[in-house]
This record gives sequence, C-alpha cells and structure tokens, in this order.
Amino acid sequence: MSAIDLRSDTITKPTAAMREAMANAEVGDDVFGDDPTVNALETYVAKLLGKEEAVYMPSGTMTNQVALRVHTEPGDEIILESQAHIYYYEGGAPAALSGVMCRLIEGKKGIFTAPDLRGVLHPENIHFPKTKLVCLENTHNRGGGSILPLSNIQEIALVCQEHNLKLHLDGARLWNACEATGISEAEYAKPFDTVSVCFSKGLGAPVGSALVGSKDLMERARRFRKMYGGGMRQAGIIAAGALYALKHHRERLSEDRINAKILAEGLSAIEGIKINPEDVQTNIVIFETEDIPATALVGKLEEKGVALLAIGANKLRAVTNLMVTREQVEKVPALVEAALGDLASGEALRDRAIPTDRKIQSY
Ligand code: TLP
Repeated sequence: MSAIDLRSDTITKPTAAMREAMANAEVGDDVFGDDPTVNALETYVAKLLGKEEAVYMPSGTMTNQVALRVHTEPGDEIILESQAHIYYYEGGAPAALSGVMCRLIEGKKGIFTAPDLRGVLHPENIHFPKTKLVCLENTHNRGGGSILPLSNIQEIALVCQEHNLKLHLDGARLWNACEATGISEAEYAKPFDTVSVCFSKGLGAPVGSALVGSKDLMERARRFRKMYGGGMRQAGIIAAGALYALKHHRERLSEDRINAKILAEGLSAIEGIKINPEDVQTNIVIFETEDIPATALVGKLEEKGVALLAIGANKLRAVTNLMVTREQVEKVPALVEAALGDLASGEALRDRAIPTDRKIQSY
C-alpha cells in the first residue's frame, strides 16, 4: 500500500502501547456479560457521553443499524440527510434489517435545519408511514467532516419532541467534533436518545464501536446485537485497544485537524483543483478536479505513493490520521500537481481511462 495512506482514518494500526494493553487485557465471555475489559469500556463510554449504558459492537454499521431497529418497526419512516452514512454507505441495511422507509433531506455540507425537518413531516393519517426517527451525523463524512452546530442539533431535537420522534446520532467521528469545538461528548450527546461512536476511526483502535442510551433502550439493543451476530466472546482483547485509544488518543486529533487544513491550503493553490480550505473543519478533506476523472487521479497518485479515495466522478477524499505525519502531508500537494501534469500530457491521455483490472475503488 502507498506510503502516504489518506484513504481513511480506519486504516490506522495499533501502536506498540495499544498492543501491550490488548495483550494484557483481562477477558471473559461477553455474551454472558462477564468480560471485565468490555464492561470497563462500556462503563467508561456511557459516562463520557452522559448516558445510562453503552453496548460494545464490532462496527459502526452495526451500532447504527441496531439503533434503527431499536427505535422502529417495519414500515416506519426514518428521516436522514441525503448523504448520511446510514443511508449512503450501509449496503441498504435500513431496508433489509429494519424494513424502514428512508425520507431524505438535502443538507448543506451534510447539515439540514429544524425548518427543513418541519417541512417534510406529514400529518398523522393512515395514508402515511409512521415517522419514528431522525438521524444526524456529526461530523458528517460526505459533508467533508463538517461539524453540526450544537444550536442546530438542539433546534432539531425540539421539533422531534413536539412530534414524538426519536433522535439518533451517528457519531463515528464525534471525537473530532469535540476536539475542534471544545464542546464535550456529553453535551453533544444530550439531545439524542441514542448515539453511536467508533473507536476504529480517528482514535486508532483496531476494532469496534459503541451504542449509548438509556438502560431500557440498551437492553433492546443487546437483543438485536445478538440477533445480528454481534455477540462476541473474549472481546476484551479488542475492547482494551478501544479503551486505550479513548484515554490516550482524543487530544491528538488536533494534529489530524491541523494536517487536514495544511493539505487543503496546499491543494487550493493548484490549478485544476477546486477546494475552499475554510470548509475543512476536522480531518476530512474533500476536493474536486476540473476535468480529470477522480479515479484517474487516484491511479496516478498511487504510482507516486499517495492513496486517496475517489468519491464521485470528479470528487476525491483524503482523511488525515494517526499514521500520517505533518511532513508527509506537506508533500501531498506537489504530488497531486505532478499527477495532474502527467495526466494532462498528451502521451498520458490513455491513463485517464482506468483499466478495470486496476480495481480503483470508488466510494
Ligand atoms: N466510514 C468509512 C466508509 O464506510 C466510507 C470511511 O472510510 O469513512 N458512520 C460514519 C460517519 C462513517 O464514516 C463510517 C465508516 C461508519 C459509520 C461505519 O463504520 P464501520 O466501518 O465501522 O462499519
């Protein structure tokens, strides 16, 4: 894999200290509820987010989908931003696992407002599905790591209360929002019935996510976690990595935020690249090419030792992370410029069409 890997913050590998914590973890059988390290992690996360209980699960997709199932019955409607991870990147799971209808609101950089929400609510009437749940995402992945303002969340929560709707947060990268704003996890979590957080993204743990909420909701969540195959046994080994990451890697997210800004500023100076560095608030940098296909640029950059993702015909994503240093990030704009130069030259025009066997992933 490329030396400078900016495909995602999920690519991080455990540090030596994290591995040591994992190797020394006390374990039990978590399905019986007696893995001390999983229990310690759940207690720690619930407290940090100011909720009664937490449930540890293998992935962010599972925590989100269990939350959907906890709050709904088949045929219900849920409301999400149009590019929400739950809708966009979870394999159609809302339909397959919960049997719910997704009503989408197009936001700006992943953010919609309380009036936008009011605008899509229908009257209670047998013609309409029952609307049960609103889901928000903070930070918003396809919104470019954008931070949801607390006031926006609180206004949306008020509409939910008025209409008896539950509110779920996909907080896979909530840590990044907290680091950037200084707002605590508990304060951000307060308006929500359930919050999903991930340890395997910016925090750098190898595996796992948690769902937090009230005791009753978490009891129901444990049932669906088991049903979906997420009841793990000596999970303390991986939970120890998550606990270590929570205690030691939240503060360092400022490095990823600063590196993302440096990258965005460098990219904004390149002819043929469109990005406004002001839009970059956390560790995700989304930029566009003017005419070169995103997959072609990804292919060229791979040859130069930089890995990014194509996330649209002309859109690319870079995510700064624990494995990428400031020095490396500073090299990327020049490499992007060189790659664009190669692709623009007549001889290299054929490179614009990426042969299918190159398997450049596009997200
Ligand atoms: N996102 C991944 C890919 O799926 C796109 C990434 O590289 O960013 N919520 C949000 C906001 C996420 O960004 C992700 C992962 C998830 C949930 C799902 O987490 P996992 O991968 O643990 O199922």
